Amino acid sequence: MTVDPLIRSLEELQARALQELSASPSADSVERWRVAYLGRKGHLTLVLRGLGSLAPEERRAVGAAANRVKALLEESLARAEEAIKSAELHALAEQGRLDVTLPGRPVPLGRLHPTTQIVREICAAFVSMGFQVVEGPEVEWDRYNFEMLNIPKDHPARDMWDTFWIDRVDEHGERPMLLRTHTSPMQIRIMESTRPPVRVVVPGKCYRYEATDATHESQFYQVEGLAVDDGITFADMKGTLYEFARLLFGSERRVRFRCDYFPFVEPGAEMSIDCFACNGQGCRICKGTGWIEIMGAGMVNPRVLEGVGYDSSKYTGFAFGLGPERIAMLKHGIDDIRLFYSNDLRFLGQF
Ligand code: FA5
Repeated sequence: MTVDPLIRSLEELQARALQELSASPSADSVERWRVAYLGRKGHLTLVLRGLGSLAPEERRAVGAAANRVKALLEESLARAEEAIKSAELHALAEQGRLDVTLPGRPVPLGRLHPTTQIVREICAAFVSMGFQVVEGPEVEWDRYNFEMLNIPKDHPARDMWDTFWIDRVDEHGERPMLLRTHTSPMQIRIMESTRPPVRVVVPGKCYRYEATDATHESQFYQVEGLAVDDGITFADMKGTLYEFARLLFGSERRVRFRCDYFPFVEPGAEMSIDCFACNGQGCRICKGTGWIEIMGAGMVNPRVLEGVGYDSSKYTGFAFGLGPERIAMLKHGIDDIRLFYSNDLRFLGQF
């Protein structure tokens, strides 16, 4: 058999393919062309597969011609693809969609929660006065949360802290564990593990089994403070807390101490600042009094010092506990504490 007709039909195939390729205007039509000619079942591939049935010398001649056609088609395909790509880029540039001078799209940035911000600010104020920051457990023993703070079982002062108890009963039928109702148990933990001088602040979450309202949450933060040393007086406490109020609220704020009762301090006090909204004249925020209470404080009760093995004839100290959310509310004029933990980004994004 002569190979001429086969070679001729290959030449025809090549001419047809090149002509169709030059008439393919888009990436899609070029891809269809590739499948039709060079794909697994394409025209040229079928010719190459058919070579097996030829005699060896015919196979060599037709094979060489078919490979030349294949190389030419592949090269033409690459050129056509390149031309289409650069035409597309050119068209995009024409439309101005690739204006590299446009500013980038803004990336939404996360930020610190307002509670985290105020807790850090409060701690930084005390750190600047030489206090150390310490943290402790949220699941606590009755012993630390109450008993060693001079609040024995059945003491009426327990009613000051509505408690979430952990559902575990000991051999006396008592529930010894709870979610801490305040950060004061850390006073005991710290004094048990260190000797004076002690100067610490303890930020952390607390839990109370109470109905929520505009100023009460069942989960909230406190920052506890404790300073114990030889010869610490009530005047040291006032000086430290005045300085704290000055750092946080500015030097124009006035501060007031009044008697208050907490079993673990003696004497106990509440500290208030004059209302920033009405400058002490009396308004809705300060409930007409001109003053806003910001913390409980007092001199550490000698019974508490003795309970942790400190000599109360040598050492004295002061402690305080404040609510950071309430302080953030004062600073930013927020009228409902529940906004802090309802995860509304419109609220959180403002800080
Ligand atoms: C105490 O918890 C004492 N442990 C504070 C203390 C420490 C006194 C050391 C003396 C010495 P009180 O229950 O008043 O006290 O809470 C202190 C602060 O925690 C309050 O002033 C308030 O800012 C905040 N707080 C209390 N309960 C809630 C609540 N349900 N939601 C939000 N904040 C609260």
